[in-house]
Amino acid sequence: MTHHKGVNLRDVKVNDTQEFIQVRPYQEGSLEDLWQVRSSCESGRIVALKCSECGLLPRAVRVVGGTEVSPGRWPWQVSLYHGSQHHCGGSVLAREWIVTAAHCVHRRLQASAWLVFAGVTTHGSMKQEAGVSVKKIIYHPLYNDSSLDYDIAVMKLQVPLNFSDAIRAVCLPPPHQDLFQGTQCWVSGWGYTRPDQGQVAETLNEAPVPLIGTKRCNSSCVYGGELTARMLCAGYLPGKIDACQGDSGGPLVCQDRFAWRLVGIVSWGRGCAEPNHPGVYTNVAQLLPWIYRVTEIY
Ligand code: 4AZ
Repeated sequence: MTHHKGVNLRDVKVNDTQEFIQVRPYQEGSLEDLWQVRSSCESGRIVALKCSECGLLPRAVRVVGGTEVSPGRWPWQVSLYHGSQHHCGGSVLAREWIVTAAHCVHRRLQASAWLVFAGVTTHGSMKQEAGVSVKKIIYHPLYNDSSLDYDIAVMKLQVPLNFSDAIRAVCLPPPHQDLFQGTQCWVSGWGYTRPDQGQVAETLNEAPVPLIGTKRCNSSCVYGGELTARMLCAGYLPGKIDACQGDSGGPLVCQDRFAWRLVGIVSWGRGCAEPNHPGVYTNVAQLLPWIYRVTEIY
């Protein structure tokens, strides 16, 4: 993934012997013919490039109605412990940033009460690890605790995660992407695997869930206008496969030509896996300006 922007020469540190490459725009021919070494930069404008890696699966390898998975399958999935218990899911955005749902952290803003477990899929293995401490928690200022509008929060970690085959960042979606209903996406989490189970799953589960158009999901026989522009639906109108309690805050990811992207965050639903009540997710693409502003990633 590359990001580029224009920078003024006077805003960057350069030494006296610095040379520049000038790239001529709008010309036919190979890249070799387009650039020239220069001893000075007349325009005073420089292109800054940054590469970042996200949304890539390793080369190898309560969700109701899902399947158990092993480490590395969803390397951005984390378990957020509040006290000694799994409370919510989350996703790795960068080495020091986790994104989750605001309703997971609302009224639980004391950072020291939380631990983040990354790169592991069973609670048995988490209990043998120290976990990563949280430095600060920020939730969206427009979060509404009754409608669950703007259900998004980020956690900054005390120490950056070491990326590996089992721990990686997920990509964010592009700002203006048309998501088509029926697009196959995936939800993962340690939530209830039966709606009445009463305890979270020992092992991470995954399930495929297609996106459902908002018009349909907001129709009178489904959510009857309860969805805002910051929400999207995924799952099945006949029920049977869905996110559930304990999955909240975790990822809904969809794959495009380049990478896996965090399209949604598990937020709410009427019950779990019930007919006409699919899972409702925070619409991440609608909240990108806030994410970029608070995390300063990219
Ligand atoms: C919950 O209580 C919850 N079926 C999460 C997801 C869904 C319902 C409830 C979606 O955390």
